[in-house]
Amino acid sequence: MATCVEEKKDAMSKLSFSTNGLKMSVKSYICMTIICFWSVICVATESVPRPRGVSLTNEPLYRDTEWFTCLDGSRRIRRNLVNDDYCDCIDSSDEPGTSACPLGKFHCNNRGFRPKYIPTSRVNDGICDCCDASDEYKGEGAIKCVNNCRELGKADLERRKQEIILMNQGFEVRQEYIKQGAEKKVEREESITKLREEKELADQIKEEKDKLKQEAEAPETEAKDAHKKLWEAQLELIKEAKEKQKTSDAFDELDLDENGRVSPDELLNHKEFDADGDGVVSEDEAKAVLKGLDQAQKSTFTDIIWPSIKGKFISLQQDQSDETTPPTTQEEGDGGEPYEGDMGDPGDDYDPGEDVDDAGDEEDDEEYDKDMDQEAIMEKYRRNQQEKEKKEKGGEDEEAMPEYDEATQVLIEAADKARDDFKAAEKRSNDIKRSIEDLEKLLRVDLGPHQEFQPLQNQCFEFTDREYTYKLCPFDKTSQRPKSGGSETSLGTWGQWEGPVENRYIKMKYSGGKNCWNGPDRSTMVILRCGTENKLLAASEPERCTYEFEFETPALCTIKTDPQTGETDNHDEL
Ligand code: MAN
Repeated sequence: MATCVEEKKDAMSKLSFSTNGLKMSVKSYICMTIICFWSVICVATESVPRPRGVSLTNEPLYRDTEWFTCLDGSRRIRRNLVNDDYCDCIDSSDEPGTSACPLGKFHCNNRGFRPKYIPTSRVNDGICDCCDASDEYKGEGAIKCVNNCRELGKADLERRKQEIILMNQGFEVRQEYIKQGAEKKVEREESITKLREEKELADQIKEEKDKLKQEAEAPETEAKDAHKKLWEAQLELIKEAKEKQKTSDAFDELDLDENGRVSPDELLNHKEFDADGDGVVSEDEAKAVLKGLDQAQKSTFTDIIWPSIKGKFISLQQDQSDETTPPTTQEEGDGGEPYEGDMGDPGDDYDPGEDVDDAGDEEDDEEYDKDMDQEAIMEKYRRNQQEKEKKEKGGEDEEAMPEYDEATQVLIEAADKARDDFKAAEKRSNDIKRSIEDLEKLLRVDLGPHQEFQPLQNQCFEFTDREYTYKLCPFDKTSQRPKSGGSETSLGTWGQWEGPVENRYIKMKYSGGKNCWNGPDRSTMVILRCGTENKLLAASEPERCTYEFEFETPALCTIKTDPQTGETDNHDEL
């Protein structure tokens, strides 16, 4: 063995010497042939044949003629115990070609196709697993397996070629996407620059318009304030006059005998003066109202009495008129009697508490001209109703501020225009600001190292299964809509790329979708792969409310392969 190696070494040194000038001499060719021959002899004489079920890679581990060490190193056994149909190693490595061990792996060489491992339990089980038929023993009664690796290899090669063609097509589209993406990026950046300039100008205009607005508003405010002040002064006067009228009306109402003085006995019908609440207004209570005076003249009543009773005083006329029903005409009325509500001259027998329907029964009524009386009552009733309505509407018309004078109107119109101009300028500035922000947001999205995913932005793709139509709008959102109708459910909004560090762009994550009842917010993982077109291929829900989409796109076709040589190129044309 040592001689053999030495000779080999010698020959090798000669070979390297003779091939120095790149061209191999005849001598060195002969040398090489000899070395190869020697090598074959050396190997043939030093080791046993590769055991059944062992791969070429693992062959050296079974080369020793005397001993075999289990591959997990746990035990050393005699070499002849390998493939003896008895399991010696815990890791099953001593029986790669029989089904004796539970965890053994049989290597199908599958020459012409793809080598593979199968569990040793499938060895000689009557089913052909390896395309080279090596897993089934030959011999009488054994199943006849046909070696079809060549055919499979050919078909596989054809399929691979087709795949390469498609991937190459995708690669070309990707180059186009890269171009588009780069152009779009530049376009967006340029738009932002332009918009920033426009915004500067818009802001200047806005500032000017703001100044003009303030200039127009100052005289407007001044004129409006003056108008308001004037009106408030007038209102004050109206209020005073009304108050005066009210005092005077109250005095007139209380002065039953119209002698120009109010005396305690004239207050007895006013229940609001029943201080002790016993149901009657006593002389003393009435006197107390008049501050101990026997009678009060109008001026005394106005200055001294009224301020202390005006909060309590209830006009009997008002009180009754509020409760009256519309007067009926003579024909319609009960028994043809005219309506005689509170507004008729009460005369000596006037009883404010008396029911209005009964008023017509009074004898004295015969003295009135019935037609005239009816007219007066109707008029008074109408006025009372109008007043009531006004009050209900929240204020009397006379208290509404009058329109502005012409000069003020002109100022208001000018200020309105200045305000409109400012608003328009402000809107323009805000619109530009929003456009800039939108573009900046788009630019912040990671569209791939070469912007190759850009063409997917602003597009949506759908996939329909038995129950739902799923939608993917890359870099925006994912959703789900029942086929039977109903609204769209958000399955998440764009989050980030989530592939492994070395391959980030193969997974997209969309999160924060509609909350799942008693569960998480819905989210979607999109798994991408190279394809000739953008297509949502599948959608599933591996866990409740957690969705998985499969999407193919040329943007991920990063490798160009020469169909003849198989040489690959993954250089993007930038
Ligand atoms: C809807 C759909 C389903 C989801 C359930 C959870 O029916 O969004 O995908 O599993 O809600 O309740």
